[in-house]
Amino acid sequence: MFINNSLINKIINAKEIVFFTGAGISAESGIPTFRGKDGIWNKLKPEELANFNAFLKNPDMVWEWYQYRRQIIEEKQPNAGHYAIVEFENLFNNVTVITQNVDNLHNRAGSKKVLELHGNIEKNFCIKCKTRYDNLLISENKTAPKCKICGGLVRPDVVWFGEMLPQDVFNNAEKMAMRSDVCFVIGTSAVVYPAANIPIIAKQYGSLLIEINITNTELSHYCDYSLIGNSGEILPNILNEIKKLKNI
Ligand code: BV8
Ligand code: ZN
Repeated sequence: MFINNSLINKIINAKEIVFFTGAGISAESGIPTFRGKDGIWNKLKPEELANFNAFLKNPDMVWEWYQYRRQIIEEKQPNAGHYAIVEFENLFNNVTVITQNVDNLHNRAGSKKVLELHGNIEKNFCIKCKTRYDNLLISENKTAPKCKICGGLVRPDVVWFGEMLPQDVFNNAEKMAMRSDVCFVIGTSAVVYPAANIPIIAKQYGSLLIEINITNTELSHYCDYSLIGNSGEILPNILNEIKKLKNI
């Protein structure tokens, strides 16, 4: 895909860059998205799985679903899109990744400043005494584990529907969005709130909104640029154009 020089120059002149990402950035790693044609919500209902009442009603079923997703993620690797963002972090001083993803791939790729709005599937805690059980061995528990301290149920440390996002993380994300000069919106259908407010806030505070997606979304009309294609191709492409213009 051809990226015009005026866009590249705008990115080069940015002082603060935000990468707002969704499940689409991990699609090329082989991790299914939620609402795409092969999305996991097509087969399962989020209400039945990604919410606290479902967990209380049937902790083993919900736990097993997360173990299944952890299994998939464990076998996958970050892709060229994740690594391009890490290279941006080396080229620019202030880069923040604000992700809706719980798959930990930005951290595994080496990104240094990742704000996880919806938590992290590799982390867990006891719903009663809040003891943490991060990185439980996948094979260790087929059924929802019980807390060793108080016997309470251990749950994945992800934000379920109807639950508040971690306040400090979300406030920080809002702050970085407001301060950004360029905000990439990558691989998200932009339908889940309040996370989907982040690019809107960025735009309202004067940021240049650059969407990268394989299709148009509800946000496309609001973006300054809407680049259609795989993020694992477009991001390295943009990076190469920047390096050319900066003679790196
Ligand atoms: C809250 C974590 C209130 C767990 C997730 C009605 C009833 C109940 C609630 C609501 C309602 N209406 C609105 C709400 C609020 C609700 C919401 O927004 N629902 C939506 C669906 C209508 N939000 C909430 O419930 C939030 N909490 O509101 O609390 C509150 C307030 C005060 C006090 C108490 C409570 C919590 C939302 C978080 C839910 N957790 N997941 C888990 O993962 O198991 S949601 C889930 O959606 C994921 O986190 C995901 O990150 C998120 C967003 O999805 P996307 O990342 O955008 O993925 P999607 O598949 O949709 O799109 C992928 C995109 O990639 C596509 O556009 C595709 O074209 C593109 N793509 C594909 N391949 C590529 C690509 N792009 C580039 N390259 C490629 N190769
Ligand atoms: Zn406990």
